[in-house]
Amino acid sequence: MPANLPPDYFEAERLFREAESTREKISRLEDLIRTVPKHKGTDRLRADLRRKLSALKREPRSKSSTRRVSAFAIRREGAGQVVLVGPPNVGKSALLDALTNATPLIADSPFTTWEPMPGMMAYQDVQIQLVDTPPLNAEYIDPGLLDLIRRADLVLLVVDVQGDPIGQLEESVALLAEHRIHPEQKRDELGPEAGTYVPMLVLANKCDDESCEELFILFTALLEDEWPMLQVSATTGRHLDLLRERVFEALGIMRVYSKAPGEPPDMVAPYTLPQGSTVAEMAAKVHRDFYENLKTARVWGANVYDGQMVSRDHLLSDGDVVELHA
Ligand SMILES: Nc1nc2c(ncn2[C@@H]2O[C@H](COP(=O)(O)OP(=O)(O)OP(=O)(O)O)[C@@H](O)[C@H]2O)c(=O)[nH]1
Ligand SMILES: [Mg+2]
Repeated sequence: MPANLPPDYFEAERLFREAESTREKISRLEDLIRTVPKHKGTDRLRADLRRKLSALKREPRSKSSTRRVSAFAIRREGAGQVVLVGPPNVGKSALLDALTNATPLIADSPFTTWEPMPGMMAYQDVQIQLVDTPPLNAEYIDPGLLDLIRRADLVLLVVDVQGDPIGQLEESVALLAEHRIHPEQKRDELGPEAGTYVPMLVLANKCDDESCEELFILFTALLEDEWPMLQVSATTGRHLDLLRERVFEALGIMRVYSKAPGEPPDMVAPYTLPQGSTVAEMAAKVHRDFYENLKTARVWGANVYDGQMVSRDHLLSDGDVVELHA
């Protein structure tokens, strides 16, 4: 086992070991592989995991496993998967509708949404996947929904500030905790054995205009725990731009633009990488061969001279332009 594997690796490995169906195993193994940092020390581990993955993919699917394909196994797209979670009628679907190209059903009556629905949300030149989900319900929560939440890069816990936001938030948090899912900020308090930790941002929805300010302040003042929080309105669009920005920040990613020698950079479709990634990690995203054969790179950006020559281990910054030399 190589040293210096990130905590995410061990969490993803546990989820992989707990997977039951082949389909679940495949998707969790793909998640696991994503957590392994790419460098010489992890070459063997990554090769082993990839072998295991192709063996799983060759396994014949039994009839029962195809029947059990869950609507909740949403293919990841874009720079991150962000899941809208909360009680009935708080406006989860209305938020998906306001922020993405998706067209979910929105209605006054509770329990409108039955199946998850993804959509793509743009923040500047980055596309982020948002997923609307059925309401949390004390009677029954689909295991697929719990799995989607465990694997999310960020959960948006939605409450209705015009209703009972404190009760709603407490109930959502308690229901998730029953299934061993906790907000990231509780990690130190509850310890590694308590389950899965997911970054969460509370959205106080239905804050349609300035007159909601008092309600929002009251809500935050009466909460026991400290939460990352934002007041928004799906209906009037209030603070939705701020929401896009907060989501991007919470994902902890940066954008890097690629440039071929002698050509202008491609400023339209950036690569997205975890903050603190190296030139070699960027190269791996472009092409496997590039990762293996990369010698040097030239970088333009905030923390370098224009066109500075750097080595594979050079740390990149958000907005850098990179020219890879094999
Ligand atoms: N005033 C106001 N009403 C909103 C807002 N967002 C949603 N609503 C209304 O709240 C009701 C419920 O909205 P939905 O988006 O269907 O709520 P949901 O959370 O998806 O509900 P379920 O699918 O049942 O879980 C609808 O009547 C919406 O028009 C908002 O920002 N302000
Ligand atoms: Mg809905």
